Amino acid sequence: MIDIAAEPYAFSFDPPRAALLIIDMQRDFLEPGGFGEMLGNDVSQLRRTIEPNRRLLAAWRAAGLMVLHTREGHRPDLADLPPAKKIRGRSATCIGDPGPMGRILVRGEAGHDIIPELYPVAGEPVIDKPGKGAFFATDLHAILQNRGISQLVVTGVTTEVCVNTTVREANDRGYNCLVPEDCVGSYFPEFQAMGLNMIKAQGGIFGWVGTSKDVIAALKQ
Ligand code: TIU
Repeated sequence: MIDIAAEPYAFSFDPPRAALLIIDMQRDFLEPGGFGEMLGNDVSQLRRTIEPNRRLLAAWRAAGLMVLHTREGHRPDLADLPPAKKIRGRSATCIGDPGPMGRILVRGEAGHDIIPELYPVAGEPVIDKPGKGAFFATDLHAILQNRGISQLVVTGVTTEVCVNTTVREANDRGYNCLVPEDCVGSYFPEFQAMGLNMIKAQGGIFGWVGTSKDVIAALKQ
């Protein structure tokens, strides 16, 4: 076990039982013209997470530990898209409609895919999820159990939506989650702060919050 500085207290890192779970670093959320911008958001708020994620991913791969990626999106026939999700926001353009990077949040379209800076390599499972949480309607839990994983370092976007939902789902399934704050991003600065506070408050009610620098230092030990 290696102690990683974190809040509310040090995280006992157990590398063989730990996986890096990168949430939804997709072009639809991070690049102009995608779902995020369609919802009225400033995508530049998320782009500061790319470089810290790139460094953490490189160190994690160099240590030979498990990496998983998720993508939020739907079948091309939209059969798995709840009508409530499709019409939410009353936008003129919605999920499944054509956008600048293909159909919005549809599997197989350019905008749905992971940004080139963090693109998965062979052997890294990619979890396609229809919801905000990565455990809902996916095989993530089975894949982690089969590999003996009990700890997750969770990064990606957005802090208060898919990252928080996934950390909460993971917590209820018995995983210890560490969130490096520089590797998660929100379109809203106040939600970034509160999204992290909600994880680490009450003695770490959902998990721990740390930094990528301290995780990378532990990986090098
Ligand atoms: N809108 C928003 O903040 N997030 C999402 O819709 N999905 C994810 O967080 N991935």
